[in-house]
Amino acid sequence: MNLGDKSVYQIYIKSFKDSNGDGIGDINGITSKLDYIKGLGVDYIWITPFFLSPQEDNGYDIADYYKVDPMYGTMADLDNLITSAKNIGIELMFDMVFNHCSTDNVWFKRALEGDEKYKDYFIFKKGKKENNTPPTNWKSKFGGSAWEYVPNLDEYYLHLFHRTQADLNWDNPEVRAECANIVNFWIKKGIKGFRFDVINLISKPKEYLDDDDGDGSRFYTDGAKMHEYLRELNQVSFGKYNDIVTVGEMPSSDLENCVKYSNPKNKELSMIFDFKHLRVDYVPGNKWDNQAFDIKRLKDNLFGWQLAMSKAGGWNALFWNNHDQPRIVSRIGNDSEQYRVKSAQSLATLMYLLLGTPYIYQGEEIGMTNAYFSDISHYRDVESINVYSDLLNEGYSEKTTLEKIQAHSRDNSRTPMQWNGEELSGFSTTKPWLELNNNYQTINAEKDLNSEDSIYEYYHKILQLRKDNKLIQNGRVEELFHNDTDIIGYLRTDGQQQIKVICNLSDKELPNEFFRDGELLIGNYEDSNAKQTTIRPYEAVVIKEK
Ligand code: TEU
Ligand code: CA
Repeated sequence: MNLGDKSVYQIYIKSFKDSNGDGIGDINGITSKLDYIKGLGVDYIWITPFFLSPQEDNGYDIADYYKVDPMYGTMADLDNLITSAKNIGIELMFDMVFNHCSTDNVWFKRALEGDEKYKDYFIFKKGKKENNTPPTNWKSKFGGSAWEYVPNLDEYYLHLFHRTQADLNWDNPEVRAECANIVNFWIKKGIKGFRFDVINLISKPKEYLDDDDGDGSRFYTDGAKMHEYLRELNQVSFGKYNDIVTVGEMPSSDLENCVKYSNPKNKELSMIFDFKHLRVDYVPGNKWDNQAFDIKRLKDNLFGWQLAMSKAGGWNALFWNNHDQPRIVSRIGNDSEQYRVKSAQSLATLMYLLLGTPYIYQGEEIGMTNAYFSDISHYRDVESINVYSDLLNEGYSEKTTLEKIQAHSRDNSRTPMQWNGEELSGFSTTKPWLELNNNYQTINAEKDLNSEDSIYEYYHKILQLRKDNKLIQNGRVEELFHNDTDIIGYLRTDGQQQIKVICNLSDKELPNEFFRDGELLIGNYEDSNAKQTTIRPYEAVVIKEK
């Protein structure tokens, strides 16, 4: 399958569209917006988990992988969505959270009762002999220890995330079979895409040792059996078909593994999410330690990865945003009234004409921004709430702590989709589960679609350009002007023809030393052209050179 001309629209279901007035997005809400999504020109819709869940981590804590959580609708609603999407040429991509499941899952409940079969679905360990403290000093990604003590078993269980998200034991063939059954169940329901959540954490070490240099992640990231387990899952489920797209979320992975995960010869996954290009506005290793955006680091990370992956036959998801990331236009663009639209368009040009498959996150197509909530009480994300108290305990002032949360909270991307300027922005008819961004009257889909300079329309043109252009789908990437600190430029080339992409990521008007002649394929200023003498603030120009 040619992944170079496909694109995906990611929906965070809880915040997309509420159809039944309970303040929570739902399946029928998505169905009601299929035409809006289709208008972008995407091929898939990735929907974040809507399975039965106690919602400790907004659905990434799954109690039953086969059931639709009633808060999102019914299986009939889902069948209707699947059919309605297929009828307009869109396939669905479901989110498979297989590194862990909810402690409400019947598997874990049976384990707590001491059922040995189900205890082996998880990672239970005795505490340290000397004082029954946790088996290792590993840290949960949501704060605190990665182990939770169960008194009646006198054992701890591992949870790399929240304590209600118990890690599954992938060394147990029964767990692997359970996961394959889940994928096959949804394939039979007509699902043609799967996103695998933190899938490179599933292969745990034989021995559980303290990490004297870190939080333990080096012991379980890209573990020894990763490729074996992914190949097995491929062979017994989606790999039996030639029309199913898969993507693995691979936090803190490396090039060698990501090539293996995504090179079609390896028969593992179709592509991967890597995050290095987003480590450009915080101190590496600590996302809460803000620092000014570093364009040089962006160029090194983005093109270093692009070139190495394409050379080795790997395949990237291309993305700026998702439900865990702050909004890019606030992060490295410019969310001021003057430049928000142009910087959103320039960033889209930079990312979505690279080699890979574009993933567009709800709201980025209309330039939605970070929320900047004025108090921690407005935030809902378990990670942000835990980190807020951790940072205060570390001695940061309330003001500094809130600034850190405002900059990097996952809730920045989870505020309800802004559909129009009416009360509650057309998302719901009642107070939403998470407050709207208070700029919804100026930033919303209706306003953008009716504007002369629509970001949505610009995204549509970019995706159309990919569909029309083999060079963009599969041409080589060659970076240009590496040392320039305002302009990011690259070629897409096959050695004969070339397309030049020039993006100004600054608010400066610069002399045009970047292109001369050629056919303008797209530009984000009304009068962008191949002969212009300057590059304007946040201007993007794409030229097919003669
Ligand atoms: O995300 C894992 C992940 O890499 C980020 O959540 C990151 O670990 C976190 O923000 C700490 O910096 C996936 C899902 O996308 C996320 O929504 C879930 O919370 C998480 O896994 C656990 O399932
Ligand atoms: Ca609802």
